[in-house]
Amino acid sequence: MVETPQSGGFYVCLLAFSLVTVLNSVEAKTHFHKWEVKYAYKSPDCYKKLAVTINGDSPGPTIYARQGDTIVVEVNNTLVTENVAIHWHGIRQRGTPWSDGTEGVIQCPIMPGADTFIYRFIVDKAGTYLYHAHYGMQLTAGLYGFIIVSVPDGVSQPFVYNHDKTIILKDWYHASTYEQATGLSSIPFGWVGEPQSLLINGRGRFNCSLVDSALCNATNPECSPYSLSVVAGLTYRLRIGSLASLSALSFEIENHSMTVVEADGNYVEPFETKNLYINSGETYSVLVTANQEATRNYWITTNVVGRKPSTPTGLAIWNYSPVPHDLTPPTDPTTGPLWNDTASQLSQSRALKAHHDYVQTPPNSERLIVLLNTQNLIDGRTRWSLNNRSLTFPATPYLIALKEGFTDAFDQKPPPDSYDREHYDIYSVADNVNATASNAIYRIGFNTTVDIVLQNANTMTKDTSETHPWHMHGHDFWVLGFGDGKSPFNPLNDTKRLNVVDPILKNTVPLYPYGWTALRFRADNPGVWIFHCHIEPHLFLGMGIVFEAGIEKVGELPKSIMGCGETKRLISP
Ligand SMILES: *[C@@H]1O[C@H](CO)[C@@H](O)[C@H](O)[C@H]1NC(C)=O
Ligand SMILES: *[C@@H]1O[C@H](CO)[C@@H](O)[C@H](O)[C@H]1NC(C)=O
Ligand SMILES: *[C@@H]1O[C@H](CO)[C@@H](O)[C@H](O)[C@H]1NC(C)=O
Ligand SMILES: *[C@@H]1O[C@H](CO)[C@@H](O)[C@H](O)[C@H]1NC(C)=O
Ligand SMILES: *[C@@H]1O[C@H](CO)[C@@H](O)[C@H](O)[C@H]1NC(C)=O
Ligand SMILES: *[C@@H]1O[C@H](CO)[C@@H](O)[C@H](O)[C@H]1NC(C)=O
Ligand SMILES: *[C@@H]1O[C@H](CO)[C@@H](O)[C@H](O)[C@H]1NC(C)=O
Ligand SMILES: *[C@@H]1O[C@H](CO)[C@@H](O)[C@H](O)[C@H]1NC(C)=O
Ligand SMILES: *[C@@H]1O[C@H](CO)[C@@H](O)[C@H](O)[C@H]1NC(C)=O
Ligand SMILES: [Cu+2]
Repeated sequence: MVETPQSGGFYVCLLAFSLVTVLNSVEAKTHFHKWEVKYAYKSPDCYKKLAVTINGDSPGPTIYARQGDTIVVEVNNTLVTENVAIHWHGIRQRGTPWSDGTEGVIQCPIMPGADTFIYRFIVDKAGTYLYHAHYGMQLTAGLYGFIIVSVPDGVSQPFVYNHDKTIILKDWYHASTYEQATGLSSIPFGWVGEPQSLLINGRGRFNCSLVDSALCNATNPECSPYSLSVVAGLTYRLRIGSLASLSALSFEIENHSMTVVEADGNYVEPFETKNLYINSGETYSVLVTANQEATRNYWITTNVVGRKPSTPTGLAIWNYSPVPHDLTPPTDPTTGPLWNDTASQLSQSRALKAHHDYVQTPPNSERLIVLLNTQNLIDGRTRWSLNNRSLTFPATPYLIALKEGFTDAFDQKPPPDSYDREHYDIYSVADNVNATASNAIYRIGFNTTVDIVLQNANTMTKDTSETHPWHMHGHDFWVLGFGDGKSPFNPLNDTKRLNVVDPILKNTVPLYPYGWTALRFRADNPGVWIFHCHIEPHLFLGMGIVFEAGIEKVGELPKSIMGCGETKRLISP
């Protein structure tokens, strides 16, 4: 277990509370959920659109559980025309790699026409997590939600609050994901563009005067702003998660400062901020005390950062009861920080440190993988590549191919651990003509400690480098440091400057324009895992790697993950 301090704390508490524990006989529970994934017309920003929903809802229901509990979700795909797979974001799936929900990596998709698949996994660590579709561009279509895992009875958290609330952020497009996916795969390239709206808890507001369409109805109650009612003097834990398709966001509450205490399910050495920067795939808990003049309401706002915004501010209301919950605040909503103030985003990333009671990092690593992030043309199509390899999924999911020894299922030659640093200028327009589409994967010795350095570069557009939030499946990683974009990562001098004292554990971390991000993880979870940019169109265009560790330790695979590619012969009679 990587969280020795936490489990240490757990055992200390178990001893201290052993009597109570015996008396209460606290036992792990199993939570059953039956989900029908189906199309439904939704108007989250007043504009009516076909969305992919869970039981008719987008965002879907929040899953609540206690550490150690088992979650069982029976997914019934009634979409009629498309496959589904659902990923449990931040849940490490120790012992159940086949429940990770990544189509192409660990499972065959759940087929349309009421094909049913059962995900079963243990939530082994308290914290704030997410779930979302991991097939095609279905996250963009609206299949997303929260998983909230509370601490075991008798275990305390390193902060106190009165109430616990959830806030999920999303950018929202009016074009269908099919149009978007088609544009992304076409010559000439059709980029998805900036989103039309930003949603807070599934609600936003598009200006209906801009479209001459009966589809947009400004008085539809579905798009009235979310209102969070508070009582003056109390402290609220807001669990904030982003499952934006594209946008990096800033989040703030007018006149109320926030204290960051948790990130991606790990405790943070608390720090205060006016606005929280949050990337797709990240979660944070912040404490907010309702300590302002309580006779009015205040704006809760979210804005695009990192890309030149053309999306209006997303709005919600911080409501002091008994002020009416929908009473518009008397002020103009904030427009957020300057979108291109990368220094301020970087400084917040660097401020995130492990809480002092939960510090533990392997002092050394055994392998370094440097991944150059580039935008390329491959056969005339725009793609994203890592060390010249743009990820494509094989017809047979890797987990099954590796476990069953189907060596012809994908390219067996591993991709390179680095790029040609001597000759690649990260500040020049990418003209990397030798990038190729590839389904090759990294093989990592079981329990090896690995450092990964993500190196950003210029895109195919002059003076442009984008922010990419990188997310790892199956593991948390320690965030060892960030480059400021002034020079590429240099193993000779930059390795010495990494933080191995109190780095934060996370599962998603941003890579800033022209910068580098260094992280460390222990490959101690047997299975096959994807590590990818959480911008959905970027992953769609190949921005990810897949790695295997300890495949020989993976138990017998359930037949229910099979049925596609070469796996057909494993299940046919
Ligand atoms: C899946 O949903 C369809 C449509 O509601 C229903 O007919 C079918 O019985 C469901 N399947 C399961 C296994 O619940
Ligand atoms: C909505 O768009 C119309 C037409 O461009 C404009 O006049 C109006 O100010 C906009 N309203 C808001 C709230 O932005
Ligand atoms: C807009 O929505 C409101 C509230 O649901 C409804 O009363 C009204 O008829 C709708 N307008 C149009 C043009 O559909
Ligand atoms: C509250 O925020 C507004 C901006 O939204 C600012 O103008 C004002 O000075 C703030 N008031 C206090 C008391 O901080
Ligand atoms: C940020 O963008 C604005 C335009 O949106 C521009 O005027 C400004 O110079 C930019 N600042 C930096 C630091 O690039
Ligand atoms: C990627 O391709 C470029 C030229 O297109 C070459 O200079 C570089 O060495 C290649 N890198 C790798 C890791 O293959
Ligand atoms: C691309 O690869 C080919 C074959 O290996 C090589 O001859 C050529 O020089 C490479 N181009 C660049 C720009 O590196
Ligand atoms: C992995 O390595 C660490 C550090 O050497 C060790 O403490 C741990 O027991 C190992 N775990 C497994 C499952 O081998
Ligand atoms: C590290 O070395 C490289 C190449 O020698 C140099 O360009 C860079 O400025 C150095 N960085 C630091 C922080 O010394
Ligand atoms: Cu990206």
